[in-house]
This record gives sequence, C-alpha cells and structure tokens, in this order.
Amino acid sequence: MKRVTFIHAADLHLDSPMVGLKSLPASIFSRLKESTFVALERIVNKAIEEKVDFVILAGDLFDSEDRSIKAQTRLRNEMKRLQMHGIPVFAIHGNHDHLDGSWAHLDMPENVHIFSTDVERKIYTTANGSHIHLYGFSYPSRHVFERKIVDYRKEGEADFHIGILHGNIEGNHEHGNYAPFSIKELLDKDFDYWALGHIHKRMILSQDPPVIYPGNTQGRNRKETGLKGGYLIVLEEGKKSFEFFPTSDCLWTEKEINVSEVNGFEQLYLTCKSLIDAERESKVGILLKLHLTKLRKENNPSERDILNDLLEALQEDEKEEASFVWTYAVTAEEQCIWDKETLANQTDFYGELFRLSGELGELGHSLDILFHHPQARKFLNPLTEEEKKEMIRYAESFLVDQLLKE
Ligand SMILES: [Mn+2]
Repeated sequence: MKRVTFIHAADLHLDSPMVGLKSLPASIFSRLKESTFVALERIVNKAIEEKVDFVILAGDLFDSEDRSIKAQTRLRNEMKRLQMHGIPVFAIHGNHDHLDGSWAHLDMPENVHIFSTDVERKIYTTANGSHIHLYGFSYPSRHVFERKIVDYRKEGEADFHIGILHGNIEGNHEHGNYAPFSIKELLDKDFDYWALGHIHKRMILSQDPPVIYPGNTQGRNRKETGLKGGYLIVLEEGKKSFEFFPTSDCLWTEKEINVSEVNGFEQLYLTCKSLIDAERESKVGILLKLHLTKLRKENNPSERDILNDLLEALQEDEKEEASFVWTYAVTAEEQCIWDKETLANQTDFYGELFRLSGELGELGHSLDILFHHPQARKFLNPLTEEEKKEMIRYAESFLVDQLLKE
C-alpha cells in the first residue's frame, strides 16, 4: 500500500538571542539560549524513533541572516544524525535565513536537500516504493512579496504531492506579508499536504488535505506562549493523519490571579507563590507573566511600587533548577496607588489629561519615525491593537506617576 510518514517542522530560529529579560539568572539565561537547539534535537529524536521517511523544515531554520557558526554546526550535527539513520531532510529557507545574507558557509551533509530560489520539484521514493513529489523554494532575499503560490503546480505522476511554503496566509497582519496566499489557492493545487512555515502560532488551515502551520519549535519571547513543536504526518490512500508533538524546552506563559480576598503584602506574596509552585512542571522551564486582578487599594497604602517589590521577592526565591518558573513580569488590573476619578476631581488638569488620553485611542503618527526608518523597519512587526492600547495606558500611568512624585 502507498504510504508515507514524515515530520513537518518550521521556524526553528536556531540561536535566537532571547534578549529583553532583565535580571535573569545566568543558568536560566543559558537554558533559554540553548532551547532552540534542544527543540531541534527533539525533532531529530522523534524522526529516528518513528522511523519516518523524511523530515521537512519549512523555513527560518536560522534566526538571523548571518547564520552563526554555532547554529550551522549544531544543525549539521543533527542532520548527520538523521543521515546515519537513512533519513533525508527537505528544507527551504525563509525571510529570516534568506540566501542574501553574508555568512561563513558550512556544507550540510548529503541527506539535506535545500530548495533553490525558484519553486522547484524534488522527487523521492520511500523504502516501501511510494513516489513522492515535493515542491518548494527558498527566499533569495528577505522581502519576498510576490505571490509565489502561482508558481506551484503538480508535475508528473506521484503517489503523493507535497507543497512546502514559507509565507503569510492573507488577512494575517501580525507577520510580514511575505509570499502571501489564500487557502483556496492552496487547495486548488490539489496537493496531498501543505507544509507551511512563517507564522509562529500553530494553525491547521485545512484537515483534508492537511494544510498546517506547525508554529515555531521553541517560543522566543513573551508573545510566543504555550507549547511549541512539530507534526508527525502519515499519508495513505484514503487516510491522512497528523499529530502534534511538543519540542519546546522553555515555555512562555501568562496567568491571571484574582487577589480580591488578599490582605497585605505577605499574603499577596504567598498567594502568588503557591500559584507559581502549582505551575511548576517536571524538567520544563517556565517564563511567567502574572496578572493580578481586583487588587485592593488598601493593600498598597504607602509604597507605590508594590508590583515591583512583589516581582523582586518572587524572583529572589526562584531556585536555579531544571524545573524553574521565572516570573518576568507582574501586572495589575489597576495601578492601585491613584484612581482617575479622585484625581480628576482634585484639579481640572487631571480631568483634561484623562479626557485626552481617552480620546487618543490611536497612536496617530507618533511612531512613524520609527516604523518608517529604513533600517529599523526591517526588524519591526506592526503593533497589534492590544499593544497600542497598552502603550497609551502605560504612557498615562507614567505621566501621572511622575506628576505625583513632585
Ligand atoms: Mn519565523
């Protein structure tokens, strides 16, 4: 019977710098820095364990266009491990690891087939005699805005046709709109499987044929929350199955905690601490953002930075062990030191300030200088509505905090 099994992963972002966390203990930082490599090892382990016919890596294998020697060496070693088990790899490069970067080039072993910059077909016959046609292309440069999907077409006779594409599903505004496509365009190609990459959130766009964004293999920042991993795919005549498997070594997560019943700092601390201990998972590192809801004003009579104190206390306590839970931020529903109404009643100035910030709603053109900057814009993703609102909220709190200091 015609049958093929393979692993589909994407967006490995090897050697991602994992910057942006303050006061991270060295051991946790190095664990985090290592995590993209651990995820790669887990993909390879899974491939060997399941004796798959091949592995597909759908772009952004490396985090930066100047692929570090470390990232290349580690990838090469893992690819060799697959080679020793007779497992080939079909890979494309995406917008992060496009072919226009400058890097000291390390050759990959012969089992690794990298697609060229035009959509091309590669042919593979599995051990059980199933004929597979794989189609894909690698990014020649960072910004590929063309609809490369139009260049994909079924060629010749095969048992299974598989498309590999690093690009953006139309309508998604959180990622660069590279090599865009619609679901209809993919389905019209009449392929048996679409191995997508680019969007870091796991998404199944179609069940039959399966069209899958596996998401990235390890979260790289606070926005990339939850378990990350790859898919194990089995295609048979009349049956297509796919199954997610996790590879992330560190998890970014956010938790909400209702503290309406809590009295005083000590109790607040203990309440958060017990939630943190409940989150702890064996051998998994967790990076946690805690959000307090219903924090009572009387819990914070004098000190203004109770949230900072709480954060420090929780961090202080965290042992540097394999199953860590590192709280990187504590936020609260209310900046509990002042409330708008009282302030607005005190002086017209505050009334006017809150009215203005309420009307703002949009950031207007205030960020244009940054987002239109020729260098900076390459590295920026557009802000989400939620992020814009948070910036306005933050600016408002910052302003009032400064004014109250005087
Ligand atoms: Mn990516």
